[in-house]
Amino acid sequence: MQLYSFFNSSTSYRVRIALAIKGLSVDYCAVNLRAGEQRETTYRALNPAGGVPLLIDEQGNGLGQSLAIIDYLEALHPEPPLLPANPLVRARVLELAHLVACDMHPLNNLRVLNYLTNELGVSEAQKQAWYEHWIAEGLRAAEALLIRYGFGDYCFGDRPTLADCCLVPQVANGMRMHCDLTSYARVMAVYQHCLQQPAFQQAAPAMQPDFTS
Ligand SMILES: N[C@@H](CCC(=O)N[C@@H](CS)C(=O)NCC(=O)O)C(=O)O
Repeated sequence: MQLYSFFNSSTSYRVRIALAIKGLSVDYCAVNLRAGEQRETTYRALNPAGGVPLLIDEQGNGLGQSLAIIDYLEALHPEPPLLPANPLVRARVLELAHLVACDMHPLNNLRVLNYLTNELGVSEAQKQAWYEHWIAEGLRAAEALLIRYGFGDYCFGDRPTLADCCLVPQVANGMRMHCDLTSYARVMAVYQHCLQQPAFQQAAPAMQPDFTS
């Protein structure tokens, strides 16, 4: 399999964590988002959405969208599971994953930030305020959900799930963008626990072949 990825893309990071938890290896194909490679015609021929990650499976099928990729990996390689068997806990995992993937990440995606700057002419300070606002909105909700329904060392239990695959990269983005995360004690406890695990360490931006500081 091949994974088209960028080292500090949080959506790629989600898939890298899932791959590492399942013990799957891929050929890493770097797409430099800073250089705009995701918008090039050759890349759009592979992924019409023009983003990373993109998985090419062993049969040559290309698949975009991090949650679809993780779902595909889960179907092909069910052990260890990233979705719990208990229907309500599974729904809680999906609730948190979708909070990150649907409500948080799209608002602070690179193309949105570029549009704010290049088309709408917002200042760097306004763009930073936008970024921090949507991180705070999302993590406030994540913190409340984890306090109410979370248990164990991970988001939901003593094994990592899709929720952890999504939460950890989103927290990493917030830290990289200097957001104040001090109000989210349960979120940060889960984040710190995950960072101690080999699968999360292997998937980290700094461990990727295209990493640059
Ligand atoms: N919903 C998609 C989002 C994919 C996406 O847009 N990824 C970002 C990187 S985190 C990207 O490639 N951005 C490029 C851009 O906005 O130009 C997913 O979950 O895979």
